[in-house]
Amino acid sequence: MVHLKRFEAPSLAEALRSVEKECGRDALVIDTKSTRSGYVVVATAQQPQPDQQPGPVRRRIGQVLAPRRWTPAFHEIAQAGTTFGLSSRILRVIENALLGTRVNLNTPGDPSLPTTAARVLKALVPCGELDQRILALVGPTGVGKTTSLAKLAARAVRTRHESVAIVSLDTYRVAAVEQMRAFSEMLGIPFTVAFTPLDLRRAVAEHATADRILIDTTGRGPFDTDAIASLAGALEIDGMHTALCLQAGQRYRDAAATLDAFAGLEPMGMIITKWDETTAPGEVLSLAIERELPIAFITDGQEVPEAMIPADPGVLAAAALGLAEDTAETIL
Ligand SMILES: Nc1nc2c(ncn2[C@@H]2O[C@H](COP(=O)(O)OP(=O)(O)OP(=O)(O)O)[C@@H](O)[C@H]2O)c(=O)[nH]1
Ligand SMILES: [Mg+2]
Repeated sequence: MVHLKRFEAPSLAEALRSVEKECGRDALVIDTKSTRSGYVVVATAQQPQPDQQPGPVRRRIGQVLAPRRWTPAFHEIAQAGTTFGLSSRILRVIENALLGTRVNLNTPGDPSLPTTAARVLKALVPCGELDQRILALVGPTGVGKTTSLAKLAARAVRTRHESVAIVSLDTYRVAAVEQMRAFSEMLGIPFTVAFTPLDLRRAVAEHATADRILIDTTGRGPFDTDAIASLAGALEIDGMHTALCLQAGQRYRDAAATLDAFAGLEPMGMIITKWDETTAPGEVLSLAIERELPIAFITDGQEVPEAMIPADPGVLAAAALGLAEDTAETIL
């Protein structure tokens, strides 16, 4: 017997969290539907235990669980989304949402389908600003935390005319500290290196009148649990917020492991970095959607401060479904 289970929750992320809890990480999602009160997800644990499921039954399971095909008209959109890296769970949600619209899903050619699909996706993409006064950028090694921090600082100083202070907790890389010091001098803003959590506390207190305090941290891989825990301890300061930097080209599973590893730091948003270095940023985008973690910025190059743009759900949705960039404006 295949045990299909139905999970209902106000948001897709919550429903998928319940799926993962009950059916495991490799759960197979059979169907997703948006309802008036939220989402319904039908799922099952992916691999039946060999000792519980004799051969013939397992073969039947294969038949039962063969993924439902995309409706003919949705096929092209689904292909574009898949190439971009969007998860089939998200694509299924979009397709199901379209069933409740006037779009014709049975015969290809309805000109309103792509924009309607993008409108549905747009509503799912969580975006939000990073407007917190004290903000630390955290994440794995080499993803672009220091560069993104410099971009945020330049933006705050030059565009918003704010008083900004930078504190670096990253004493691991001397060259990076010197680079940040030179950059701060160029912007005419104070720069402090914090060697201990107490130094960080002092630096934050010292800049009590600054409009913004930006904190750079040492990169930590998702399995460096002790280091992440001690980073969390160091950042336990009143008013402290964190944002997670994730590389756009990261695979879904690895990005999910990173998110899990940094969950203790309660990131209030994310910066997706190195968008220019991948053709499939949709895996990280799917994760942001499923976990409802707001995306604040996308960075798409090394240039400071130019290569960083505020995340726009319409633009992201259009890109994810292979629509021309200028269609983003019509997906209102
Ligand atoms: N192509 C591209 N390169 C980037 C982007 N952001 C950062 N980089 C480059 O990536 C490299 C690493 O960037 P850092 O900002 O030092 O990364 P980090 O996360 O601070 O690294 P650690 O502190 O060592 O963990 C540098 O060469 C940056 O110029 C981006 O959006 N696109
Ligand atoms: Mg760094």
